[in-house]
Amino acid sequence: MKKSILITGATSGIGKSTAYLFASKGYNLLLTGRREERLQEIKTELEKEYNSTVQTLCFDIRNQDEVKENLASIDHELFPTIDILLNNAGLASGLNTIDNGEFSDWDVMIDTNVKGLLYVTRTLLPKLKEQKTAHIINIGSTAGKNVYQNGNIYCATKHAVDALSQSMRIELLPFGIKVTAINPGACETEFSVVRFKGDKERADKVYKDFDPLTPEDIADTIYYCATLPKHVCINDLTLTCLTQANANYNIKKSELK
Ligand code: NDP
Ligand code: 8X3
Repeated sequence: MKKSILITGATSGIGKSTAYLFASKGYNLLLTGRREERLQEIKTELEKEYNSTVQTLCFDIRNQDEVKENLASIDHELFPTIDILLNNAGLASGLNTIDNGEFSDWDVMIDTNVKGLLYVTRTLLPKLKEQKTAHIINIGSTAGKNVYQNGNIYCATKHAVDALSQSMRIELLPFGIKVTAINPGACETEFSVVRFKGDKERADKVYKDFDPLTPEDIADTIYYCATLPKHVCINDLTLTCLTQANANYNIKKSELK
C-alpha cells in the first residue's frame, strides 16, 4: 500500500519541494495552504508527472474551525493512513526591535507558527494514535536554537516549536509515533519576501553572495529522516549552508578563505 504524507504550507518553498520529492517517490499527498490556485496547479502537475493521488485542503491554519472542517474532509478511502505529518507552514513578519514591533506582526507569527501547528497536530492526533505508527516532522529553524538581532518574536515562535517537538516526542513515545524536529538555516524561498512584505529587492539582499540552502536540500533531509528503519528516529536535526554557523553568525561567500 502506498504511504501518505500531509504537508502544511505546500504552496511554496520547502513544503512545495517536499511535495514534489515525495510524489516522485510514490507517496500519496495531502497538501494544504491558503492559495487555492497554487494548490490546484501543484495537484494537476503531480497527477500528470507522477500519477500521484493528491487531495488539496485550502485553509488558514490560524483558524480553528477551518482546521477542524478541512481535516475532517480527508478522504479516508484514498488516504486510509497518514504516515507522515509535516508541520511546515510558517512565516516571519517584520524584522524590528521589540519596542518598534507591530502587534499585528507578532499575532500572525505566534498564531501561525505556534498555534496553527498545534491546531493541526491536535486535530490529527486521535487518528495518528489509532494507527499506532506515524511520523510527525516539525520544521523549526536555527532561529529556534539561538536568536539573532531583531528576530525576537520569530525566534521565540521557533523556540516554541523546539519545545513542542520535545513534548510531543515524550507524549507520543508509547504510541509508536516518531517526532523529528528539522531546523534549517537560511534557505531561499518566499520566506524573506513575506517577511519584508513584498519588498523583493530587500529579500534578495539576504541571499546575495551567500549560497543559501535550497528548498530541495531541506526536502532531501526530510525524506532521509522519514525513510529510516522503523526503530530509528532522528530527534533533532539542524542544517545550514556552508557560510552559516548558527542563527546569528554567517559570512559571505567572498569571505571564504
Ligand atoms: P514560504 O513562504 O516559501 O512558504 C511558507 C508556506 O507556509 C506557504 O506554503 C504558505 O502558504 C504557508 N502558510 C503561511 N501562513 C499560513 C497560514 N496562515 N495558513 C496556511 N498556510 C500558511 O517559506 P518557507 O518554505 O521558507 O517556510 C516553510 C517553513 O520553514 C516555515 O515554518 C519557516 O519558518 C521555516 N523555515 C524557513 C527558513 C528559510 O530560511 N526559508 C529557515 C528555517 C525555517 P499560503 O501562503 O498559500 O497559505
Ligand atoms: C528562517 C531563517 O534566517 O530568519 O528560520 O533564521 S532565519
